[in-house]
Amino acid sequence: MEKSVCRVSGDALSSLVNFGNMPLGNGFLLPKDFDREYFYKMAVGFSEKSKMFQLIDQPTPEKMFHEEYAFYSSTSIRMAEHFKEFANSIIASEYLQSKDPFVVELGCNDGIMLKNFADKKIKHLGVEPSKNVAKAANEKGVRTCSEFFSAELAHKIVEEDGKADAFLAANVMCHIPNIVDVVEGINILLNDKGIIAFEDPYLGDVIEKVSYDQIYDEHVFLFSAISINNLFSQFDFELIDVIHQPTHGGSMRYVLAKKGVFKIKESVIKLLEKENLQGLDKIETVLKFKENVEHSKGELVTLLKKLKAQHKRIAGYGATSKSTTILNYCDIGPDLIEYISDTTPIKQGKLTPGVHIPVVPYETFKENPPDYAILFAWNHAEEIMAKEKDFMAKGGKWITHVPNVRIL
Ligand code: DWN
Repeated sequence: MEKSVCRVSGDALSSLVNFGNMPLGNGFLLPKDFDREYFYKMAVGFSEKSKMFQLIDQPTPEKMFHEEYAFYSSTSIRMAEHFKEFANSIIASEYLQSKDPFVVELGCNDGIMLKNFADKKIKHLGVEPSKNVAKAANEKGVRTCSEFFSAELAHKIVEEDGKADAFLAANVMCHIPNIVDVVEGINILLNDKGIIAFEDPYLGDVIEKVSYDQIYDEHVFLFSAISINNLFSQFDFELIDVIHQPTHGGSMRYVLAKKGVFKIKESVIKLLEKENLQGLDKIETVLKFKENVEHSKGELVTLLKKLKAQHKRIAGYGATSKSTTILNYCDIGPDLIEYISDTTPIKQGKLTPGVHIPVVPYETFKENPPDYAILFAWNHAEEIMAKEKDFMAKGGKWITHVPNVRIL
């Protein structure tokens, strides 16, 4: 068994769920780069001290987030609406009362959320290490610097812009291995009444829905309210509110402030009770999850092989980072899946990481639809179903693996 160390508490970490050799979740590539393709052993551990569910090994941030980063947040209309709601809820909240507030967002991607602050002329700064998406944000009028956030950068921001009133992040905190340094940076950046509001895929949902595809290189952690309270209490912060979100297959928005500054909402007490009942603080829960993941794999492979034996054509819908975990863990390649359609130009014409299934433009799906489409972007199911009525009307069927493998 591999041994590693918890990134929050420093105690020993054993690998509990093993996914085998895994390429980068967003490592879409051309045949000329096959011999240079990067793989690592993907496995999950759980610290009984920090209660943090985390990857044992993670590729370096520079390998994952660079000038060719393949994910642009604004590919989903629903997500744009979601981030507008997130921004407006902060602007209207009891927490952002300063006359001239200053808001910093970590990992602002192409500016999908900060744009809402920029449009209202609210002082803001996006910190986004991937240069291509940071450029897209700047072009939208979102003030963005392309750097990794750290205590050092926090000092620099305070020197240039003063202390911040709010620190925001969405689908970012769970990507950061040196999370303790980042919380230290937040502690430097915020004023005494400053708040932290961030959201990430929620461990409770992943366990319940067996959505193991939320585990990939970029997601070094899957958080719970229990683990977040433990982590931030090191810097005297506490959870003051939690709001469950339907995004990304079930996410949690965590709101924190310095201890005693704001009242702790009932939502926090209720969620902590629920998590205790669900066992999100127990290693046994992770071991049960492992069994469920193995079962899900068996079901999916059996279904695809059965359909293939019936000469059905199967394609994928959405070349998500999540699909990299499913395809490589289940060893599903071009022999089973003809192509994966995706609306993101940078992914099109390339092959999926590891198993090398062609990624094609969305138009291919429209013009040459399969009999069955695996919903790799299952977290956007509502948006996709609404626009793919034609596919279904012509007899096309969807396959999903959450919460269990089935044809929809
Ligand atoms: O945390 C992360 C989340 C927010 O986004 C990142 N680490 C990486 C990324 O993960 P993902 O790739 O699993 O995210 P999505 O949002 O599930 O990706 C959707 C993909 O599907 C995109 O490549 C766009 C594509 N898509 C499509 O082809 N047609 C999406 C929709 C809604 C569509 O209709």
